[in-house]
Amino acid sequence: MFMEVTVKQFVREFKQQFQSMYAYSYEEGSNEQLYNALGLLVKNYISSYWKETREKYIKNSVKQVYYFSMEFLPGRQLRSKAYNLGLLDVIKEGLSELDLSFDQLAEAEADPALGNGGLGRLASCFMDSLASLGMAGNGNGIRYQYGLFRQKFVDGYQVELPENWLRYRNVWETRNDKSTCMVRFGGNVWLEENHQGHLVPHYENTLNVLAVPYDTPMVGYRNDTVNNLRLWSAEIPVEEEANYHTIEETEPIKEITQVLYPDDSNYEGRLLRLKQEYFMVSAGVQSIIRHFRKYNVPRKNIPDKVAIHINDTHPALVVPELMRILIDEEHLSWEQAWEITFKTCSYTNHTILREALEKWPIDMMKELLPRIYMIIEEINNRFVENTMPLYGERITWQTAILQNGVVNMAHLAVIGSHSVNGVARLHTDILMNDVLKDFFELYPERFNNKTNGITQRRWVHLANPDLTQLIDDKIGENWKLTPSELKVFKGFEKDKKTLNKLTDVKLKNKKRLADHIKEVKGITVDPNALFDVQIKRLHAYKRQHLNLLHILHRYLEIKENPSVDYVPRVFIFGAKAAPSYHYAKQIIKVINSLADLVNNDPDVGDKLKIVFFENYGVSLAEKIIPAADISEQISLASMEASGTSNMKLMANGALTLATLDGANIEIRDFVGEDNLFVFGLSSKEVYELKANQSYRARELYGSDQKLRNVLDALTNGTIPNLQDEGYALFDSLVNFNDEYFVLKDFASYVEAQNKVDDLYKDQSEWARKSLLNIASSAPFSADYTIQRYADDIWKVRSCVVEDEGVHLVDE
Ligand code: BZD
Repeated sequence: MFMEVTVKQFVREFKQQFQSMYAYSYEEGSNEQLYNALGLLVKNYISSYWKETREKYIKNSVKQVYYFSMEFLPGRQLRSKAYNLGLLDVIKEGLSELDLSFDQLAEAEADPALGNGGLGRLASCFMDSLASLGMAGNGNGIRYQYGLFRQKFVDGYQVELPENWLRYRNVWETRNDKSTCMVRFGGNVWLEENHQGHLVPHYENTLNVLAVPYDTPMVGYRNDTVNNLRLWSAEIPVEEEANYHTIEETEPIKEITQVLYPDDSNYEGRLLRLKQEYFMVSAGVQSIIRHFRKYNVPRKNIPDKVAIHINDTHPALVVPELMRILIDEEHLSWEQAWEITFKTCSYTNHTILREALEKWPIDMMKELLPRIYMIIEEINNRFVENTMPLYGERITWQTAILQNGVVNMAHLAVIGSHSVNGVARLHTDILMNDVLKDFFELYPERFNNKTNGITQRRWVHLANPDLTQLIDDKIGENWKLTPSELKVFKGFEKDKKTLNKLTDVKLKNKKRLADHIKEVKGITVDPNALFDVQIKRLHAYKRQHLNLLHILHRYLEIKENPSVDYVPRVFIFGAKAAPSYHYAKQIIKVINSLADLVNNDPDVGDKLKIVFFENYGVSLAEKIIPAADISEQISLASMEASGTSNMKLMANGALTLATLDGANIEIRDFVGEDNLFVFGLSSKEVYELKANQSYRARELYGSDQKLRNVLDALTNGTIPNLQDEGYALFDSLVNFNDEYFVLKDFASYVEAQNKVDDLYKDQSEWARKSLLNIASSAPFSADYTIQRYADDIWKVRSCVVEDEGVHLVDE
């Protein structure tokens, strides 16, 4: 099963590879060079499977999924590709024979930050699962030249630096000049009847952009499957090069794929973003249809052969673009084209934040994409015509695509898709009962839930090898192919030896992280302290400031009573703020300043340490997660669609401290109420409080002495080196009535944190609960999530023969 390469063969081929690239011996190579040589060699090993997988799909004419996403966050790929190939051990051994360290070379790989956070990482977990399940799944996205900014702290403030991830080449990609497409923007479009009586569009003065695909292999876990991730790059068409006289004139083209938009929560409506969206969508849909032309597939069969998935509304222009191609180029009737489009497309919503919903000004859309706008207008007209007589004015206008001068992208996505899903049960309920409730009345059959998942391969097997070994030793290796077997590990909850080993594994991981903290932050932390982790984008709804208030509370208590019985803790943060999100940046500054105070106060000692890592991303997550004791999932109930760090932390044995939000609820259901810490308002209570407008943050400030002390400490000089950031927090929490109910949840959060302390004092009981968390984490395998997408939405099946690859028996 998969790659047979001996250590001897590998050593020989690696030396050859290095020499052919650099014309000197590997002994003189830098880590970057050695990594490049190794990466290319691994890619070479992959190539025949890549080719054969593609040929197999074509020969058997299998249905293919195209996952359209503006973001993918694959993380470093050398280790995971080698692992999935079954070559990791051979490579490690071969390199050590050459006196080289695999770990060192692997660190030389750039981590492609082509996404903002959860949504992009989910897309990459899905790519891994699709391949590992042997399903024909393709990714379609953008090859940003600059990824999400590199975050630095200067005097505690976030500073953004460009992330030039392509500087030292990217060994995994293949530029595919044979499959380029032309994408047209702007100009004038009009329709004329041709000889056969078809209305065909004529274009003049368009801006033509060449879309060049870069393909990356997505390797399945030991099942011979290698799928494709296709990322598009914008270039000047060769035949038009002579029309561009200066570098400045080429800018409008080059800028399209130059940089990822760094905002994950605020829709800004910039023209360039719309260009990016259409560029990716048009290139992707064109290349799908070209495939059909090549293999003469009858167009009406498209929905049997292709599923196009729309990852949030960003690629929702798939709907009019597919219509355009079917009507203008394939000459189908509107009705035929609509039937195909609607059956082909499906859509996932990832947020209920109103400010994040995309609404493009009609004028902008008309000017940039005149033909696409005509089609959207027609979709809207027909929708209104059909809906009005059945449902009346109110619902029709509430659900229309064109409203008050804007194109509502969520409405376009829902109307143009046969399936609409949320990413956790609560989130899907909120979509059906609130955010998209009028649509739920029109199309109840389209709505379904698909709770997110993560790939255990990256987040457990590779990130936490010692835990993986312990599980293997106890229950055998089957759980790696059949995640549900992890539950067998529950049988060891009372086994002292296993619990001690689990504690040892965690301590080892914590020591490793403590060394890393020392190295990058210069802070000494005690590995025996409780490691409390909150890692995610910085947003007021995620409430890093609730975490902050609790730390400040502990600090004040310690100052008042130095012998207070707190379990020593290290509070660990990783979070980027959107560059334009002022309040989020102020929270970062306050946490950093508090860290300076607390970490250097001799009264505090090891009782409290704060570590705010810079530049949180996939690679850092892989270091932090295996070392976490507590997983902070403290968003205001109803706001976090699902969360996925909650799943990764649980799978690595952290205990969750959570509000009943997103997938936290399902985590509680699987692990049991006794094995995590729940606090705060429920989503129902949040809805009620908002509806009756009875919340008065100032009253809480007035009545709760502890809370008042903490809030006052934001502004009374306790925290050094602040400008107005403490006041800004105080203002938003007290004077502007605390939009995310931080003060309301404060008391129950503190209480839950005290329970955390109490439990931690009983190490074996802690280990038992940790084990139960690990053993209950299998349902959050992305393999299961993808199987449900495949069964319910995409209608695709595995192409691998029985006995190979991942098995999904009962969850
Ligand atoms: O998607 C996140 C949600 O906030 C999480 O709750 C959820 O777990 C994940 C995966 O479903 N949303 C995002 O990550 N959103 C973005 O990154 C984003 C990016 C660009 C524009 C808008 C949002």
